[in-house]
Amino acid sequence: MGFPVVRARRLRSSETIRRMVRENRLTVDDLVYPLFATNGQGVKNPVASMPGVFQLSVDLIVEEAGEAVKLGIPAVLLFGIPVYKDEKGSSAFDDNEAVQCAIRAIKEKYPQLLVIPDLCMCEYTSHGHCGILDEQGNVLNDETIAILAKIALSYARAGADIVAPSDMMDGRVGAIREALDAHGYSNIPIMAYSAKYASGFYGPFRDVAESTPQFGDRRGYQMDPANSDEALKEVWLDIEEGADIVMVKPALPYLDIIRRVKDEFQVPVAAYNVSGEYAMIKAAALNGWLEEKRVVLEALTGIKRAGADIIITYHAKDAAKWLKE
Ligand code: PB1
Repeated sequence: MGFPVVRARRLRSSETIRRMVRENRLTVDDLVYPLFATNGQGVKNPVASMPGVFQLSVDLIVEEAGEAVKLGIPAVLLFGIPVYKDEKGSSAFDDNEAVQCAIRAIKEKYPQLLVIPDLCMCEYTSHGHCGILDEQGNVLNDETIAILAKIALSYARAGADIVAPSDMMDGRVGAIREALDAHGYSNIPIMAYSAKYASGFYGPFRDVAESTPQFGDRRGYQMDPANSDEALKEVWLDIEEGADIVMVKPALPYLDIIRRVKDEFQVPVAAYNVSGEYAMIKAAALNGWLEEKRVVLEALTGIKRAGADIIITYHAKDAAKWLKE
């Protein structure tokens, strides 16, 4: 049977029928809003490559968190711009640094908002890599995961609801899980950046987080963009080590990976719509080349259709407003 008995356009003839048969729906519950915490008071530093994204001091980050709560966004993801950086990234586990202070301040005012600190060292190391280096500039995996566990405990003490390791060291999920459990934090879930690619789409983030590697690149620990099977191995390993949520990152250039991970594993899958993806749309919209609202919602719906349960996106506030309209 086929045309003319079958006419696919019958189910597109009105917005009402299109709504009735719609297969995927983006909702505000899917969204996580990344924020960048810095020190000081009343600080709101714009970043040219990410229009609408700012380095915010804790007082202003609490206000921004309040905006997220008003819009119904369930969670914020926190990154830090510390007062000091050193070879060992020691400001990352300083209980009085910006992220730890932001966690405490947000949880005090908005206890219902989930606060998820990104857990890595690149914002805190003087060299900008995601771990401790040897003399040759290689990231030392096992020494690094010991520091990551210390950072996780610092975030847990501050009141983090979930921790999100983004470093891509082997064994870090198990090390963080063991440390949290040993210190009474067995209820804190881990959202692991499991399939995180050595992507060219992170540039604008590195502007905001001041985390560009001073030499080399992250290909020695982040995944090769050409690999797909390897992503399933990484996700499997993280689940085995105790990850509660797994993540694919970036999102739009990796929708196939999101789909494969969702089909293969029965755990929540997050996708990170990264800074370069955001900057592309913002630049095109600011130049009048694309209709921002339409393409943002289309992109986020595509990430959802690919299988993501959670979408980390700098568009979160705008998308939440547009979804209310
Ligand atoms: O939006 C983004 O580009 C996110 C970048 C991401 C944050 N977790 C990493 C980018 C990078 O590799 O520099 C940071 C790695 N810890």
